[in-house]
Amino acid sequence: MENIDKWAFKIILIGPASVGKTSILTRFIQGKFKETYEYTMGVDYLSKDVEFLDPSTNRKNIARLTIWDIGGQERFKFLRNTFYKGANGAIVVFDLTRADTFKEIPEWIYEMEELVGKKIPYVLVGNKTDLLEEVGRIIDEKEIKNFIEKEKCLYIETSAKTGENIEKTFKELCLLMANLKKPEEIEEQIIRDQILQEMEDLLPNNPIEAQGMLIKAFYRKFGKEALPIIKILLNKQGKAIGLKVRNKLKDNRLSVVGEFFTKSWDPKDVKIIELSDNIFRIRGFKCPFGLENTSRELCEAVMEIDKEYFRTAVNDKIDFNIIKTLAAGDEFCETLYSLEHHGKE
Ligand SMILES: Nc1nc2c(ncn2[C@@H]2O[C@H](COP(=O)(O)OP(=O)(O)OP(=O)(O)O)[C@@H](O)[C@H]2O)c(=O)[nH]1
Ligand SMILES: [Mg+2]
Repeated sequence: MENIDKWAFKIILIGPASVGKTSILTRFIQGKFKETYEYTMGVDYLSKDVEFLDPSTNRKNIARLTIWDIGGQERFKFLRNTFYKGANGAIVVFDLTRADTFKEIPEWIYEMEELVGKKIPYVLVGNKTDLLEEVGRIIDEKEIKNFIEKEKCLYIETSAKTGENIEKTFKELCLLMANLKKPEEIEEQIIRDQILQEMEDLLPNNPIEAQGMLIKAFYRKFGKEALPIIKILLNKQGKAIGLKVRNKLKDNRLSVVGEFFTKSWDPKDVKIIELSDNIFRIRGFKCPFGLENTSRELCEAVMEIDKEYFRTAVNDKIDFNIIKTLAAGDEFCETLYSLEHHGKE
C-alpha cells in the first residue's frame, strides 16, 4: 500500500469585511466566483482534502482541511473568540484595491495570536490582483515588503476571480502547518522574491550592470560572507584588464594610465580632479555596477577591480583610497590613487 502522511488541520480565514475571504474559499472548494457581495453572516465552514508533497522527500501528504470562514464585519467580532480556538493555521486576507484593509492587518494578527493563545503559521494574502491593471498599485509595495520581512510570513497575491494562486495559498499553508517548511526557508523565499522583483524592475544596459546585479543578489543572500569571494574575483578581473592596458600603452606612468582609464567612461559620468605621475583623483557620478545606496563594504570589495587594474597597468605599488562613494549614499564617488613612494624618501 502507498505510504502517505495524513493530517487534519483547522484553518481560519480572517481579515476585514469584503476583502474576498468567502470568494477565496468558494473558488478553492467549488471552482466558482460570484461578482455580487453577500457578507458572511457570522461563520461558515467547509471541508476539503488536499494533497501536497514534502519538498525535501517528494513524499505524498494528504490533509483534511476544515476551513472556517469568519465574517469580517465588525458586528461579528464576538464570534472570533470561539471560532479561532484550536486553529492550526490561518489565511489572513486584505484587499489590494483598498489600502485601509492592509493597514488593519497587524491588528488582525495580534488579535488572532491573543485568541488562539499562541503563534500559528499563517499566509498573508493580498487579494483581487485581477483589478490591479485597472486600479493600479495603491498600496506601497515597500510597506508590504517591510511587513513581511519583519513578520517573516509568507505573502501571496491572489485573485478569487481568476483563481490565480488560490490552490497555492492553501498548499503553502499546509506545508507550514505540517512543519515541512521552516522559517529559514520562508526568509529565503522572501529574499528570492525581492531579488527577482528588483531584477524584473531593472534591465541591465550593459554587461557591467548585469555583473553588478549578480553581485548585489549574491551579497544580499550571503551578506559579509560574500565579500571575500567578490574581492578575489574582481581582483582577477582587474588584473586581466590591467595586463592588457600595460601591453597596449607604451608609457605606463600613472598620468597616462589615468587618462586612458577615464576615456573608457562616458564623459558626463566622470571628472578628473587631479592627474599627475604620482596622483590620480577622480570623481564618478554614476556607479557602473549600479551599487548606489548599497554599502561601503560592498563598494570596497567591488573596487578591487580598479585597484588591481592600476597596480597592474602602472606596474608599481599604489595606495588606493575611496574618499566618497555613492554606495554609502554620498553624493558622488571619489577615489584617489597615489604611488606608494610618493612623498616618502
Ligand atoms: N475582482 C475581484 N473581486 C473579488 C475578488 N474576491 C472577491 N471579490 C469581490 O469582493 C466582494 C467581497 O467578497 P467576499 O468574498 O464576500 O468578501 P468577504 O471577505 O468574505 O467579506 P465578509 O464576509 O463581509 O467578511 C464581492 O463582491 C466579490 O465578488 C477578486 O479576486 N477579484
Ligand atoms: Mg464572507
